[in-house]
This record gives sequence, structure tokens and C-alpha cells, in this order.
Amino acid sequence: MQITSFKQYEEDYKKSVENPEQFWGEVAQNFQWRKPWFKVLSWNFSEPNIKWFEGAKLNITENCLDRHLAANGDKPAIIWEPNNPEEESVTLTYKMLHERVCRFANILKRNGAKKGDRICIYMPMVPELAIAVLACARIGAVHSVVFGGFSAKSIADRINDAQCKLVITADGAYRGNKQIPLKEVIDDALIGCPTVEKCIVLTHIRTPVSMLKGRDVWWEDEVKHVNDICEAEEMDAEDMLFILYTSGSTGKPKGVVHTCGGYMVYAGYTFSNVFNYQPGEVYFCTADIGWITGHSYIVYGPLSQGATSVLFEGIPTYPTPSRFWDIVEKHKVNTLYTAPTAIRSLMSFGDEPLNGKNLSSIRVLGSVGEPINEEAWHWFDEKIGHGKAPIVDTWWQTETGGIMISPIAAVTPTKPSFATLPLPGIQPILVDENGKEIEGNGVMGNLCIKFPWPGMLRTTYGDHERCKQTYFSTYEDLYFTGDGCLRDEDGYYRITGRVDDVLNVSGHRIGTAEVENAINMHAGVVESAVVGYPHDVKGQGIYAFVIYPEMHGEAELSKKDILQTVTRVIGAIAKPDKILFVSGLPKTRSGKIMRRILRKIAEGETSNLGDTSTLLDPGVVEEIIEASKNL
Ligand code: 7RM
Repeated sequence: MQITSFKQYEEDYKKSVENPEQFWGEVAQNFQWRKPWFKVLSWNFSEPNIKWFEGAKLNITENCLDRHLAANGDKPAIIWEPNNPEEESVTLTYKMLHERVCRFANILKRNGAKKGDRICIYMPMVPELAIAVLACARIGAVHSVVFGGFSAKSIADRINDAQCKLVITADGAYRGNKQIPLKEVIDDALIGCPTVEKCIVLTHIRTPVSMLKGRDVWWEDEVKHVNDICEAEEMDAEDMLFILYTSGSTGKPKGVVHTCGGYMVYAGYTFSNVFNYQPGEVYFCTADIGWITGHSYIVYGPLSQGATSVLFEGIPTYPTPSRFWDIVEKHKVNTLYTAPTAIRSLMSFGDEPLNGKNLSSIRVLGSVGEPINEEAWHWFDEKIGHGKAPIVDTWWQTETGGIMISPIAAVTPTKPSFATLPLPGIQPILVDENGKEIEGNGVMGNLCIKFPWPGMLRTTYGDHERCKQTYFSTYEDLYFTGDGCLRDEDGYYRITGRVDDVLNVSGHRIGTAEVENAINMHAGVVESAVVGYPHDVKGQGIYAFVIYPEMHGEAELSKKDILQTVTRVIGAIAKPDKILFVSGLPKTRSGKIMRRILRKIAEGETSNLGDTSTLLDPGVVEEIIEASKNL
């Protein structure tokens, strides 16, 4: 299943388009199924209704664990690198991971979890997070991992939307020199979550926590009551595997649903090919398991291929900006998969942190989460890869389940800031505003996908209509990605960024509407408008225009109050970088905020604002421009 030459890529691609069912049927043979499928694919994009490997039975954890035991049981599955480099790292072999997953699966059962139940996981980046995820999959429960940076209110919204029965958390997390009281946040969240019956708490930082009788139990105590034998639940290929919430241009975050069979095949196939993973190599993805990159390329993809996956608890700059390079040297990392924002942040420290670091183990580099600028690409290539490691710039989304457009390491010729070519099975097309296909090369348009792939989302939890509206209704019979894209003279794809009201801040997806709603919850705020602006390290920064007529004290303090509100409502990741108090917002006569104008002002453009003739009150723009100059 591994592509080793460009010619083979071209052949596989052709086959995947001409005969997708045969192509994916063959790929799927590389996985372990309890029962085979009777139909590889049935689909329509109008409802949408997508089924891969219909009739097949499996459990993804048998593919990630059991099937490696005989030949590779003693091979490291997970290498955990703690936040504090003075602490010992932990290696879990496939045998050990299997045992711990089975134990924890029994703990889940003991606490009332069964197939189909939704379980919220809010944990630090420790091995137990991967164990919790896999234990859910083992018993057929649906995990919904919530990133540790979200607030109690965000967690409660997600728990309630998915009607979770259990929560798995830890007392707290380390993040650089900070400690985050996870259980306290969960306690606040659970005040408003009537469906939650049990909460399992791992001791990690040993900070004092409240433990509610009848609801809260310690992970360590529970372990004493179970053995390590847990047969995997037999799952239908189209049974739900997990829900992961992601932001869109409107409303609350949507629960993207992935299913067992197709997701497994797609995560495993793309992992093996894009990174050209070789047996025995050490692979390090710096993402958090709370995001899709961690699901697909720390846990499921690598483990399904018997790989060794490094799980890092800390941040790139703690205790020093050499931390990534220390980890690469210590664990002899062969593949490093990270985000442009991390690269840009580390670049800003110059070459000093690289001095004396042995990066010779590195064979493949990867980038994900946002467009990578040429400067960062070249720095990564030269300073980290020493010009010898191919960079795979991987474009994909929470909704796509796995990498869609990307070079194949050591196969596809790369080009700085280009995601290059679609992987086999992926049929991208560019369309104009009216949904008309833009053919040929040297063109730009909105990126859509015209044929299903096994890893695609099946629905948005509890609201299929929303899935249809968001992804399948903008353009008929196409999946719309929300991204703008260029296809150059060579047919290479370059993703230019979102064309909707979704921001990408340090690789985190944040809806402008979500931030506005949070700001508007602050007492006294009348209205707000949020746009993105170019930010050297974060990619995009958040710029908020706020109408707040009767401020509480000084403007600077009022800004801090607003940041506090946003932190409470969403989490610190959504805090605006800039807040500008204004007396009005530029609106059309029909009352729509003209974001185009605000975006220009946020970018520092104060003259060519384009057509403002439809504005209700052009004076307001002048005032905002003047005020923005003093920010
Ligand atoms: C994997 C992930 C998805 C959005 C997507 C894009 C942007 C991701 C790249 C990229 C340019 C890339 N999932 N994006 N990867 N843009 N080049 N290689 O990030 O759901 O959190 O975000 O991220 O805008 O639509 S996500």
C-alpha cells in the first residue's frame, strides 16, 4: 500500500479516480476486519448519505493494538515526553499499551459505559489520554475529546450537545511553567450537565480537587478493581467512532462525526504514505490530541501502522526554545510533524537554540494547520532538514478525517508553500462564486471535493441538516471546504486560507461569530464585529471592534474585562489581540456589517477601502480609521 515512486503515485491516482471502489477495497485489505464488506461505497452528496465498507465488522483497537502483538509486542507504541525535561520519559510497548487500554476499558464498563454512549475526555497530553481514547473505541463508546484550553462553558455546551454520560479528566495539566486546574474547570462545567453520571479523574499534578461522592472516582483506585482482559466490541464499519467539535462561520461549534471503518482506513493509509513511514522509525507529531491532527496522526494513524509515536506534554519554548530539538535528539526522531505557527515562533529565536543539537535522525518534515509562508518553509528546510528532508505541507480539515492534498515524502517534488497534489482518492475542483468549475491551470477559486473518500465526515452530531447546509449546499453535489485555493501552471495546489468567517489563529480554528457572541455577553457591550489580520507568529490575529458606550472605568481596564469574558465563555485561545472601541459599525442599509471594510482597517489599510457607497453612514468609517491609528 506504500507508494514509492512518482510513477506509482500517478498510476494509483488514476486508478482511484477510474475505479474508486476497487482502489479502496484493495487498500482496506491491509487492515484487519472481523467480517468483510458487501459494498465498498454507496453515496450521494445531496442528503448527504455516505457509506464505506458496508456490512463490514471491525474494532479499530484490534488494528491499533492486538494485530501488532505477535510480531511487534515489545516495540514502542508511545514514547511520552513530559513537560518537565528533568522528569523521566515513559515508553509504552504495544503489549503494555494493549494491557492498559483493556484495563481502562473495563473501568469504563464498571462505571456504566456501553457501546454507543458518548464520553467526554478533557485531559493533559499524557499517555492516559491515548489510553482513554482507545478504551472508548475498544468498548464501542463514542469519544468527544475537548482541548484542554477550552472553558467550562465550552465544555458544558459540548457535553450537552452530545449528551455525554461520562467524563474522563485529570486533576490538572502542566503547560510550560503554568499549571491548569482541569478538574476545577470540569466541576464548573458539570453544574450544567444533567446527562453526566460519572467522572473519572487521573492524578497527574496532584493538586487538591473536590471529589463528589457518587459521581467522581479516581483512575488509580478504579484500576485496582479490574483485570486486563477486555474483548473488543464488534463494530459496524459505519458505527460512530468519535465526535470532534469544530468552529464554523455561524453558530456554536459543530460536532463532526467520524465512523469506524472508513476513518481507520483513511488515517492509516495517509499516515503510511504521506510520511513514508518505515518500520522501526520514530515519529513525532507536536499537535494536541484535542484537535483532529492528534486523533489521526498521534493516535489512530500511527498505531494502526505499528509505528512509534511520540506524545509530548509541553510547549515548544519550555524550558527553552531548544525543546523540540532536544526531543528530536533524545528520541532520535525520524519524522517531525508540526505547525507553521510553531516554526515561526522558533525562528524568531534565531539559530542559537539549534547550536550543538544533533538533528541528523530527521528524514521527513511535515507542516499542518495553516498556510506555511515561504520564509518559514525555507527555514524549516535548511535549519531543521539540512536540505535533505522532504517537507510535506499537508492540507486537510477536521471534517476530512485525514490528509487530502499533500506531497508524498520522497515521492512528490515539493514547492515552497504548496500542498502540491491530491492524494489518491481525492478529487479536488475549484469553483467560482456561482459554483461553476474553473478548469485548467494557473487559476484560483473556492476549493471543493467532488467525490467521497473514506475519512470524510458523515454528519454533524444531532443535526444532519446543519451538515448538509454547511458543507453540501453551497455548491450542488460538491463538498465545500471553506478554503480558497490556487492551482498553478504545474497543477500544484496552494491553499490561500479561509473564504468564510473562520479565523485560523496559531492553527486553531475560531469562528468570528463565536468571538462576537462572547464579547457581546459582556455587560454593557452593545455590539461587536470581529475580523482577522495578518500576525507574524500566529498567522492570524483577532481584531475586535466593540461598541461599549458606558465603559466601566478606564478603557484599558475595560478591554481586560472583555478578555476575561471571552476567556470564560470560550477559552483563552479566543482572546482578541486587539480591541478597538467604536461608536458605530459600518453597515449596509439592510443592516449587514461590512466586514470587508473592517478587515482592511485591521490590516492597516486606511485609504483604498473599495466601494463604500452602500454604507448607511459613511462617517462611521472615517471615525474608525482615525481611532485605529492610535491602537
Ligand atoms: C488539520 C486541521 C482546517 C483549516 C483548513 C485550512 C487550514 C490546514 C493547511 C491549511 C493551508 C495547510 N484541521 N489548513 N492545513 N491551510 N495549508 N497545509 O488543521 O479543522 O483544525 O482546520 O485549516 O484553512 O480549512 S482544522
